[in-house]
Amino acid sequence: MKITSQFDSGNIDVIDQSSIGDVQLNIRLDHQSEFFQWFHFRVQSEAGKAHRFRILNASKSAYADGWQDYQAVASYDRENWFRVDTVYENGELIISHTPELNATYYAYFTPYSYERHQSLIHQAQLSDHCELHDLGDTLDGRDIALLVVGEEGESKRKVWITARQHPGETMAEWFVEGFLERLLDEEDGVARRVLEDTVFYIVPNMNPDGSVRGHLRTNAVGVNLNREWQTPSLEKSPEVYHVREKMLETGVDLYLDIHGDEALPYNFVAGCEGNPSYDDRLASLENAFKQALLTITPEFQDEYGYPKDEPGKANLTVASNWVGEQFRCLAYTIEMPFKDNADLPDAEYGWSDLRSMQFGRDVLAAVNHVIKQKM
Ligand code: GEM
Ligand code: ZN
Repeated sequence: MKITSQFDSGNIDVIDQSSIGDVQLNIRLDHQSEFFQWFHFRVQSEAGKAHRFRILNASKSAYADGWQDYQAVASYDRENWFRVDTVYENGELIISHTPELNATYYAYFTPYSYERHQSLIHQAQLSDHCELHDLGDTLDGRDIALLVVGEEGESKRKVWITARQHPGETMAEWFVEGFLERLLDEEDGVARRVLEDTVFYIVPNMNPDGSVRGHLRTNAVGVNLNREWQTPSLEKSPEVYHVREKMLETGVDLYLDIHGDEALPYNFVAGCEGNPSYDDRLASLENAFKQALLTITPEFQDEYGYPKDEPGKANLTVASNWVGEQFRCLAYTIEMPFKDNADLPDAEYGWSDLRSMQFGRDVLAAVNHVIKQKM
């Protein structure tokens, strides 16, 4: 048996692979960080034999309570990813699988490769409605890609979307793929209507370095980008620095920051109720967005989510809080589950790349609904 992870977003350390019934592994920490939880590795072995993989350091991961009821994903063809038997016991995450073929990939969630990211942005620019821009360099020397969709203009509403500040939350870029696919679909009435008076600024991957490195939560120097929005720097957080500068240039009327959550088996939003400038206008815009999304899809709910911030107590280093405060605009963090949507469970796939894409399409319809309101 051979276990490898030397590939795009690969992450595993082999401790002992002498027995296929008791393979001992550890997840590697994000570089220069204490965070870890994302894993992605390849097993070349014998089909038809029962394998048992024990991730020994699972209890020390960033969100260990997220392992409860979690099922790992696996794939033979790197396209179709399905859930495999997984239990969290005695502090270890144990994956039990009898592969049908000799070579299998296992991961925390369906990976979104840097190659797919490059194809996403380059195919998008083929559209007459889309321009591909480069905002600057990451610390490993990758581009910070921005897609501008729609004709820019002073009177236009400006909608900003960022995704994957936390690179292991790959559902965020699957969401953007679905959002963008609909937005560029010239047969889609919602897309055609919203583009009449709105321009979209979309960053499909805020953290390409962390993505390729197989990180859960940080960039190349171990920085959590979603705590950098008040005082970003070129030395520590150029990804945030460059995107924030562009936002200050364009202005923002609506902002969505797309994430994944390790523990809560739901899709939900986190708003700006703790911001100093939060008022009835913003509360009413938040409600209009949520009501629209509740009507559009049963995949969204507003009962379960993060505890609300106390008035004036928001952490303004967090993207959606800083943007909401800076531009006095509707600004949401959108969270999808690593596990499943408990309201609409799917035993074979759980929450998935395809459901993330569909949720992105549905959120575009909610944006169209609320962007017309007095922002
Ligand atoms: C969160 S997202 C920020 C939470 N925002 C509010 N308003 N509570 C984080 O960055 O810790 C979770 C995530 O990473 O997805
Ligand atoms: Zn996140």
